[in-house]
Amino acid sequence: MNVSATPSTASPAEQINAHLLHTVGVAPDRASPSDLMLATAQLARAQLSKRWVATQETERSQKARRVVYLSMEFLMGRTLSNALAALNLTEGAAKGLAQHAQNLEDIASQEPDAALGNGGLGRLAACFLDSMATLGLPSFGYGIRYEYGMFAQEIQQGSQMEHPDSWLKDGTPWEFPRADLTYPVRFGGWVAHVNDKAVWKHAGEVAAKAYDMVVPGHGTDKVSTLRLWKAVAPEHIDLGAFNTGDYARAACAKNEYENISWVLYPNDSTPAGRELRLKQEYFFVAASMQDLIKRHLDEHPTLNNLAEHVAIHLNDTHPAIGVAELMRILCDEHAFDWDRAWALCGKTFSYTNHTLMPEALETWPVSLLQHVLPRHLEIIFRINKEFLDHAARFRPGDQEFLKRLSLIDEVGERRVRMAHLSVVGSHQVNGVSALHSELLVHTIFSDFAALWPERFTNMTNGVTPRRWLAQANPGLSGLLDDTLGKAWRLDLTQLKRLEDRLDDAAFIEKFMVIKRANKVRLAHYIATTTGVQVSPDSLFDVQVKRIHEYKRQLLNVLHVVSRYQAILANPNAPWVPRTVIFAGKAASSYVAAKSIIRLIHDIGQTINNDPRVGDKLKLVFIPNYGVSVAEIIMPGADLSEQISTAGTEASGTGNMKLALNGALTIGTDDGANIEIRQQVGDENIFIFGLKTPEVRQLRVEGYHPLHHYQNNPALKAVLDAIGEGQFSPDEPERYRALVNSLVWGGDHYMLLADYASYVATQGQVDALYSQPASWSQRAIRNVAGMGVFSSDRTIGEYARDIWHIQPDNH
Ligand code: 26Q
Repeated sequence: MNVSATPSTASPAEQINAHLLHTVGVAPDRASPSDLMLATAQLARAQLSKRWVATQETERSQKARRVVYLSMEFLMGRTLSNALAALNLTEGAAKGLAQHAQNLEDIASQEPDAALGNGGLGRLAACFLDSMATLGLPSFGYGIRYEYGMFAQEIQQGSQMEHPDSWLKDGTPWEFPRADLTYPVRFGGWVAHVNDKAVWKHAGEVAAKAYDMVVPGHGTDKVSTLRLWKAVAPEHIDLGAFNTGDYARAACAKNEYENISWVLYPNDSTPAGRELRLKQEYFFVAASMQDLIKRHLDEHPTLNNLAEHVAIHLNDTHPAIGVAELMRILCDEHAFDWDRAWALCGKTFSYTNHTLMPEALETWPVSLLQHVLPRHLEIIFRINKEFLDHAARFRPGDQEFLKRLSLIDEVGERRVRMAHLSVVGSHQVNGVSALHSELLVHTIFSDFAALWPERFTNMTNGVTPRRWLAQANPGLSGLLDDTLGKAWRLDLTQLKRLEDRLDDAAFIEKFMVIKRANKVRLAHYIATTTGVQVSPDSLFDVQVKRIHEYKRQLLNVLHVVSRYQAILANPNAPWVPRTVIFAGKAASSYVAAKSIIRLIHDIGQTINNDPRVGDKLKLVFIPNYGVSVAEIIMPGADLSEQISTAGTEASGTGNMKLALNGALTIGTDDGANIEIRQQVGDENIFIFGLKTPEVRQLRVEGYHPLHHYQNNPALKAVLDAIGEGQFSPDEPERYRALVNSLVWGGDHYMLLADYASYVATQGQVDALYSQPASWSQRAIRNVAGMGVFSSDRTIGEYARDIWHIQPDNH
């Protein structure tokens, strides 16, 4: 038995000093901020691993039914503050750090973000892990230990530049390498069929090595696991075994294998159909399946009862190859007959869809699958055959129906539709907001819904109140604690009780003071990162999310330019001062999105330096948006921009984080905005623009953006100014293509159709903001209505209705 170097009776301050000495290897009085971060992390790590071991022991001994959450992305952000809060060590650690003349916030900011995701889908997975641990659900997240996560964004002369994110360069205190947990993952080759048995003669093999990250629950001793896989060359590529002549070639071969887990694909909603991406998907799925099967067989004699003990969830189609992999394992390795294996599969898998946009639906060429995963392709063909036989009995003779349902798209290069594989292989399929789930069964999955109406369901997204309120907004959290007690952290519906305070002038005043302090902090951050001074007394108008045409950052820009022109035309009108804040990354190959970033900078340059404007209007772009930057922005926002074309944003989760921190939403009737409106009431949200059926109808009837351009002089003036180069005088044609794509190019996302309604609604925003107490009362009404958007509620629903797993302590 090891004797701990830091007995748990020692105070956090003593433990930090002990870790500085024993683990970090520095004299406590010479410790740098990053040494202190590491030592504080070690303090938390030591206590978490105790809880972790205990959690695993309980789950093993109870042979608990588990959920396995498969996701290509986990956008975790930083761990230290969250871990300390879960352990009730925040105060102790802060005191310990004070002895080194440091505060916890500065020390915590030394930790790099774990940015193993692109955006909404990856952050949702991180919020879900937090809720699963907090609800005490036996749960395991599986993903990839990317060496490089989401790229770091730098702005040079107004343009986005991407830098590799080497978050592991100094190591991370939060991972536990599991040297003993390594599985082979095979690729390529061909399939032999001997006596009715398939044997996959693979061509290559890579090892998947497990690295565990702790996921602490709050208000419980439960700790869950996020297990990430790293690709390692198999033993036979042993560099030492090569003589000098072959060494370089051997090193190259090693890279061939290890590149699988090197880098996150930095695409959001626009899949890149590359072989490496397919290998990544199969790599982590194959390793995770072997691991969960091994754990099952450690506890049970056979796989017959697998479905009773594991629920496997597919976070979008990225891990969908898992359906074929489980079939392969059962049939080829465990001698199941097809029907029995298929029945088991169907009871085990469930799938969440995160997008409706046809271009974002993942498909893989049959030829590529043949090359990389030949046995899986055979299995997919067999699944398809059996499925289409079944469907044909449902609508005899309807060949078109079968073509639409097929797992194979036969038009052009034959491709496997991963969403179809996911639907066919799962017992439940859900969308991520009420509208999105409704659209799923009426659009992309309507034929499946005709076959299996009971398979489709909704699970509206949520966010963890621990990170997005307790940690990000200590000011507001303190006020909530004083007003409601502390229970809201674990039961966010407590916020409803704020409605009793809507007419309490003293409470409103406190709320306003906190918002102002958060804005001062954000203004400092803006000054440091962009050099622009903004006034905390102006309305902070915030749009933060990936840059994408459907999210319509450009519509926001059109409003900014309209306002600028109106201010110049009428400088003495009683303008409500506004600071428009953008942040977000563009996929590196997405030309239009990058052009929007540059346009924001060009316009910002002009407006921010125009002495006629002053504080009436400022436009800033905060670089390198990510989880930690969001934690600074959310609490300081007054207005939340959620302005996607109706029917395009599956849910949104930033909309929830902003409202939870007391921002009012200006948004379209889209995604979860609709449910936010239901919770806060029509008077407390600004909804504008075409609704989903109107968008659809307009597309059918024929949409003519030119008509709006010609008939709305303000809109014409804005588009002309941008298109003629008023904001890019050194290169007047810079934005011609962008503007033409709206006026002449069809304006696919209907910005021009929604412009007038948007600008008018921004006028209502001004009017309300000029009555600060009224504004704040409505902001409080928003906070009060956010209870249902806790990811605890969402996970509770998944557990009850999809996974059939009991949370233990709720
Ligand atoms: C696929 C293949 C190859 C490369 C990249 C991809 C890929 C990667 C990420 C495709 C899509 C994504 C991400 C999608 C996403 O984040 N969707 C968002 O999910 C949120 C959580 O449900 C919703 O709130 C958002 O509305 C939705 O846009």
